This record gives sequence, structure tokens and C-alpha cells, in this order.
Amino acid sequence: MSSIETLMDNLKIELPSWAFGNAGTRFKVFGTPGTPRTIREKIADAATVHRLTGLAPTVALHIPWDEVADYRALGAYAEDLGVRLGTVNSNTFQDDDYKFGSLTHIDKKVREKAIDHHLACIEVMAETGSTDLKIWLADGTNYPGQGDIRGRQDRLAESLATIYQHIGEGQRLVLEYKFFEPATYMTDVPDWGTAFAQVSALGERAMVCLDTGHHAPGTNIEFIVAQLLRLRKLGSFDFNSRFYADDDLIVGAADPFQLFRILFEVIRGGGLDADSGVALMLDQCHNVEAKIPGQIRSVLNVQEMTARAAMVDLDALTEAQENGDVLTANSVFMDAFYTDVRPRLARWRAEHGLPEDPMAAFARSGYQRQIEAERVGGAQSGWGA
Ligand code: AOS
Ligand code: ZN
Ligand code: ZN
Repeated sequence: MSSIETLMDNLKIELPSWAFGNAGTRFKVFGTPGTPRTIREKIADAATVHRLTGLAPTVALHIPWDEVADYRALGAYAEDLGVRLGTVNSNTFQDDDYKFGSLTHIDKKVREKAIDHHLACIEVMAETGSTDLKIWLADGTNYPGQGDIRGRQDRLAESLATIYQHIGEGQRLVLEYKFFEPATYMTDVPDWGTAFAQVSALGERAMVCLDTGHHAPGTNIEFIVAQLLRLRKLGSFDFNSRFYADDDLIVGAADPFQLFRILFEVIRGGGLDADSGVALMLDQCHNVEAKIPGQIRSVLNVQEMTARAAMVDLDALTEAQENGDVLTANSVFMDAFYTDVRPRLARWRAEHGLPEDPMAAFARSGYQRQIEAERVGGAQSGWGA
């Protein structure tokens, strides 16, 4: 493993545009002063996170939430602020036509509409220079017998194949899985195995997205990480944390040790190597906490756990594993987890012209006061709509 500082130099975390909008639950969306009204304002907030942390050079878009007339101009605007546009996320879950599914729908016309939406997203990618099309589907059924499970898989495969034909050189289709919600009996892409089977049938440029909030409680997520990396099909992460459902809380907030274990497997599997192609993205909403500091905290949490994971003494670990020395192996692992890397990361930031404490620097910057004065009537993230 390379030195921690080199790892930090190369660590890039993509921010979701929707994290900066108002979000909520089905009970209430709380408005926040200073919330962005446009995608440009969301990008400005994301650029602020990058300026203070040096960790977040790209922003993911969600279409149509972030739809604009001129994507090239949007890309140029982002670059002026020091960031670039990243993954394009499709949306086939907020249209009446998709009540019974989108890419899996029994009606060919609805499937074609959903496919066309993805082709439009690929056109956006050509304008923005984005490499990844990320697909999360709300498709599924609520009652046993409601749909033909097998038929829906077959239609999904067919629809994905049509979309994949339009994925250009240097672009990727990334399929996200989730075992529940909004469908309650079954979802059409419930698990990594289904996502893997579907993308494997497409080709080399189709990959799996692992959202850390999309598994049953108790699932060993780091095992899935190791397996997908082994199979060269781990395209990206949607990082967040959860206590109960798909809570989309700040990554590392609920279970820092789980994040450590995941990042250890990412490093172990070459997922942070320059050519790995594993995109680290956040997929979070900030319902009650401040959004920009929420994103700053999130990228710092990923950075901190990456550094701790990189501190595992691999020689000592391998020796203990080979000797069947269970307790030594475990304590080598835990020693790294318990190491406080914060002073070392503060030094890394100082050496890179960044504030040693980005949270405090944001609080001091006056940025929040300025946006509260300038922005009146902030927009919902798509989730709060
Ligand atoms: C939904 O639960 C998924 O996590 C999605 O990834 C997401 O929140 C967004 O639609 C981005 O695709
Ligand atoms: Zn997600
Ligand atoms: Zn989710």
C-alpha cells in the first residue's frame, strides 16, 4: 500500500447535487435558510466544500432535477469555481407512467419512454464530459403475484441492453441495487448478485454501484466490496450511513467501524489505485443538520477512515493470518482502527494550503451568512418534492 499522504493526494469524493437542496421525510420537509434555488447555486456550495477540504472535485447531477438548457455552459461555470460535473443520475421514479415500473414495465411504450430518458441522460453526459450514467430503479412490486418476477428480469435485461448500446467509449453504465423501497414485496434489482448478473450480460463498461444504505441490517457489506472488486465489477459507491432503513445520513456517522472495514477492502482490492475506476460518491440528504457542513463532515469522515484503513500493518496481519493467530490478526486490524489520524490529516491539509480544520474554516468564512442573505425561497432537493 502506498503511503497515507499519497493516498490522500489521490482521494476524490463526488458530491451529490441533491445533498444541498432541502430534503425531508414523507412527514415533513424542513426549509433551511440559504438553500440553493438552482443547480448553479448547488454547484457553488459543492465548490465551497472542495475549496475547504481538497477532497471533492466533482458534483453529480440528477436529471431532470438538475435540468438546464445548456450543459456546456453549466460545465464551464463549474470549472470556473474549481469543480467538474460528474455522474449523471437518471430518474424514472417521479412520473405517473412509472407506477408499475419503468425499464421493467409490461407496456412497451412505457419501457421505451424510460429508455429514451436514459438516452437523453447519455446526451447530457456528452455535453458535460461525464463518464458515468448511474441507474437506480424504483421498479418492483408490492404484493406476491402482482408481477411476473422472471418476466420483469427479462424486460430489464432487454431495456438495459438497448441503453448500453449508446454508452460510448470512455463511458460506463452503473447499476445500483436496493432490496426495498419504494416497492415493498420485491424490487427488480434487489442485491449485488442481480446487479452483477445484469451488468455482466451487458459488457465491460457496465458496472455495479454499491449504496451502503441498501442492504438488510447485519449484511457484511465489506464482503460484497471484496467480491465485486475481485470480479472487477465495482463501479462506484453511494456512501451514506443508516440506523434502520435507507436513512441517507452522514457517512461514518452511524457506524465508523463499518466504514473502516469497507475502506480496508477497497484499498486491499486496489479500489483506490489510480486506474481502478471505482468512483466514491456520497448519496445523502441533510434533513435537520446544516447541509454544507454536513457535506464537509462527510468527506472528512471518508478521508479519516481511509487513512486509518491504510494504517493496517499488512505484513503483521498476513503473518498472523498465515499462522492461524486469530487474536493477533484481530488486534493488528483494531490497532489501525483505533489510531487517531486527525493530527496527521491536519498536517496534510496545511501542506496543501487547506485549512487544518475545514469545519471551523467554513463557520468563520461568512459563506452561510452570505447565501442566507442572497437566496430567498430555496428549492427542494428532488427527494423533498
Ligand atoms: C435511492 O434510494 C438511491 O439511493 C439513489 O441512488 C438516489 O438516492 C438517487 O436517486 C441517485 O440516483
Ligand atoms: Zn444511492
Ligand atoms: Zn438510497
